[in-house]
Amino acid sequence: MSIGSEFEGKNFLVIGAGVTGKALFDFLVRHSFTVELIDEREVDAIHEIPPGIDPQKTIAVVSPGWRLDHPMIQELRSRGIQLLSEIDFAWRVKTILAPGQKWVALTGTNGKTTTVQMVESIFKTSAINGVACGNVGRTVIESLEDGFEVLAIELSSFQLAWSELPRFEAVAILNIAEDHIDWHGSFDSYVEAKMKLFHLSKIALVNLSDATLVGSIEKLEASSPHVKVVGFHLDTPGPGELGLVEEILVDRAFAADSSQAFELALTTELPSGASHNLLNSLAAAGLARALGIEPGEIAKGLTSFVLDHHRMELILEENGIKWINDSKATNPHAALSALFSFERVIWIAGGLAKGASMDELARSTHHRIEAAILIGTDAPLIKRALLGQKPELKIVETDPSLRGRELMRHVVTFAKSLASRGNTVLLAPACASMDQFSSYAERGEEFSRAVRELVKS
Ligand code: UMA
Repeated sequence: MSIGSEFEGKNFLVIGAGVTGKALFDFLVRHSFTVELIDEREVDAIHEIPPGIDPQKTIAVVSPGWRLDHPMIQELRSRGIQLLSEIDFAWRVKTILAPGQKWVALTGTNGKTTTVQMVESIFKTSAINGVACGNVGRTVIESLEDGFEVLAIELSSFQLAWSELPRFEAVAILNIAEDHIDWHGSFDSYVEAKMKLFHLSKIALVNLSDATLVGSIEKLEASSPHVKVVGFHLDTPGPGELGLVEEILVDRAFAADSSQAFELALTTELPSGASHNLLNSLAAAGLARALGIEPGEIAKGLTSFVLDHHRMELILEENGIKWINDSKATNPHAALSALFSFERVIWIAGGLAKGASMDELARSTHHRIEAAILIGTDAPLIKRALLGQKPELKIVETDPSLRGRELMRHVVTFAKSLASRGNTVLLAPACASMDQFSSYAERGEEFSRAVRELVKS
């Protein structure tokens, strides 16, 4: 089918030539539109907005990493060019190409990718033709033409800040804590971006054990009476909630009769019994229940789910010392969950803090930390926070000019010299990786490689 009727006579500027931009470019070229790819850095793209374009005939589709106040975005606005996010553009295209397709979505500071992958695992076991897409890596635009009945979309705060059009069958908000403050400018505007998701749905699953999130939702509920709020938490669920009864995940929200309860899965059969993953499982189950998937199918999807690498991954246990790769912990909230899982930790942390404070993290975890090995640009920030709580703490600072493999070999050598029986050496950096690695995945891979090469006897 053609999308010509919706976008007849339009030419496109695709802003950003990364994962999103390339998928948009391919899609638009396939649909016979004239497209210019714009990027500040990529050699295959042009570096500025071409002069003389007709604002009436031009739509700019923007990749999520571009700040709303980026000079090029401001120029597009001042020239009167319509701006759309990839998500909003995909929604408009969906209404033509796949009008019957259902969208569900989730956001949160941590656990988004794991949860959306859990939803996809449930799709597989329930024989629903659905896929996980969005911030997880597969773009929404490229998921549109593959005949999926349902898209489960992971949305970052960047994508939400840019978007307003989609209407979801159900959404889940997992948690909220400081992250990406450098991009949003303040914690308040980060929260505001995340909370946009609440209004875009009929049903909103909300983690009631997150006080910041609950506070934000209470403010929104009055202005959005059309949204049915379904709470989830790790206690016995009341009517209209999902929760935990001893070792059973239970749904009391999606039955016709509020006195009914459905058993969703046994915690002992899940791939991870850590509390954040139980909450993620409840959110995934709630989205699946909102789509009408039966509890038995959800149990199969959750129990057969396999956690991705770099998430609390045990690399090695040797001489009573555990070596854990949680490189995905790119903000203090994620590192907090990791540190809370162990008692005597040699903590490897640092990188780019993205404007987040480390004080609360240090305050609530310092008694679990026996030594810290700090890396990257914001190592001094973490050092200050830790020493503020525990002045006698052993801290090793690494050379900030080191990169990649060489850095991780240094880190693991230090950790080996510090660790003794009963310790956990935990890579949970609380920071992004891009100052010393290409991604959190590369950081985790180099850590794991160094552990296997240098620790294993
Ligand atoms: N660029 C500029 N100027 C800018 C910003 C970006 O020129 O000011 C260019 C870059 O040179 C690059 C391109 O734009 O070529 C990158 O665009 P982008 O930053 O929007 O990233 P994409 O490659 O399109 O990937 C994005 C998400 N990245 C970000 O939001 C930063 C990916 O999430 C997502 O998987 C992908 O779209 C598909 O939806 C990654 C991520 O780190 C995993 N997300 C953050 C997170 O999870 O915390 C939000």
